[in-house]
Amino acid sequence: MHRRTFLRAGAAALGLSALDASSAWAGWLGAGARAVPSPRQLAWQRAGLGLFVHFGVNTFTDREWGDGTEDPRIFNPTRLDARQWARAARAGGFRTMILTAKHHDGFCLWPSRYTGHSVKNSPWKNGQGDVVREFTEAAHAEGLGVGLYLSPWDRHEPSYGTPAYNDHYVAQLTELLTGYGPLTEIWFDGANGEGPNGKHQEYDWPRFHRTIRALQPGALIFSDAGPDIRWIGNEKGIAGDPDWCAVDPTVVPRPGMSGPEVTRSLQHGNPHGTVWRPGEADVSIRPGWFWHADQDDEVRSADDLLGLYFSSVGRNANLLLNVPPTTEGLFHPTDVERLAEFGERRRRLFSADLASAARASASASDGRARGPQRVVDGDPDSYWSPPGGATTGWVELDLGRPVTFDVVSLREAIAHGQSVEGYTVQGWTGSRWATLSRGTTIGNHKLDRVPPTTASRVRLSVESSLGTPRITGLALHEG
Ligand code: FUL
Repeated sequence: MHRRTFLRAGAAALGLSALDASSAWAGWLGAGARAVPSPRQLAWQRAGLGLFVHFGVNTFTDREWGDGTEDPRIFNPTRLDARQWARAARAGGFRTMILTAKHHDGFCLWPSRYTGHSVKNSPWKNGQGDVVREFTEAAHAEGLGVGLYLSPWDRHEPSYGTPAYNDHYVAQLTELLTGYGPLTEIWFDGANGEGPNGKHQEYDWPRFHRTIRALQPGALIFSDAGPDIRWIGNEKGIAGDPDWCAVDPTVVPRPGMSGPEVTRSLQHGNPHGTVWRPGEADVSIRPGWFWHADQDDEVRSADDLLGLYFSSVGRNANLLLNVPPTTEGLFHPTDVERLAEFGERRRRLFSADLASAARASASASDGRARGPQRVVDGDPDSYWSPPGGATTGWVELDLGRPVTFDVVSLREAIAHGQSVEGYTVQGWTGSRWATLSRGTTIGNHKLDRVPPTTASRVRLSVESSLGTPRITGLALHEG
């Protein structure tokens, strides 16, 4: 349905030329040093889950991509309630919501001063409404972070394809950055087609980024190429394996590059990358990004959503799950139910850590402060490390009794970077060590489904690591 991969190549090219011009973002580490997250990236990675909300004229035209010629009078949600969206997000355990303030059709969900193609010319609330305001207030009221998507590609705006469009875009961005309180993420879509005049736009990315840094220094910037968060390379919610948080800024993506090498870089990152750009996996709960009545019975099941969680969050990426409001301006009851079930499934699965009372030992440790007990103390900042900068070693949990589990959860203390590139998990089943899983990278979070196993001891062996491994979490779950 999406021409995104093709279109992204062009946008990506523009994205990177901007980054090249911005050394502040392109390489804030000294030569030879390993990439580490900024505090805001770290907080974002620990949050893990975001909810995407695609809403706009497409909701009313039953389309995925509007062409900018829509009559604003078609936008008329009958019962819009952003609190309902935010409550559903919270019930699902989401930490942030991101709204399409403007999609490719150029229709603005807030009364922008810079275009007539907006809610102000719709019958909704007699043109006095502001969806972005209702959305941000609802999210804040439910304790959620707020992100906004402002499509660079605008199929309505006449100045598109000329330098004047960059002024227009910055003016709209500024309205969003200054009018709605603190924002946590700005989402730049990679799709870049033609404007109403048949022209392509040269986006002024450094200026867009500077505007965000100046007006919302706490907000993270997502785009294909970063500078804070990279796209994971597909819209299926599947991160690569391995998945490194670091990337090589000369490869992800380079001007003019597209195809398998770019996709590989986005999916897997780069173990020797010099900049930290963790991946975000965006995917919709339905076949489309926008609501279509004929997809009401194609909403992903809780099982399916849990699978997405394992293939994204469980592979060191964040998950951005889209849930589109209907023409009423509400999440459909089926979607609400699935979000709640998804939250409940995760709570059931992860609330009990069957290893939390274990006694830990290790091949060797880098002093008491880096002792093996750190992997079960629940503190994401404490960790076990082998001594003397060693790159291999093992840590073992004595569970005190046979315990049955089928999920192993591993975490590295990524504040110091990401190191592990090969590991094995084994369980002592009473007579032998059975290999339960083998993996490549761990990073912020790695979740391995293993065959249902009853074991009294569990061992994580780090077999290969770029630097000394720092393991902060080894947990066991059943579900
Ligand atoms: C794509 C867009 O073209 C889709 O409509 C959607 O917004 C998705 C998240 O990104 O590039």
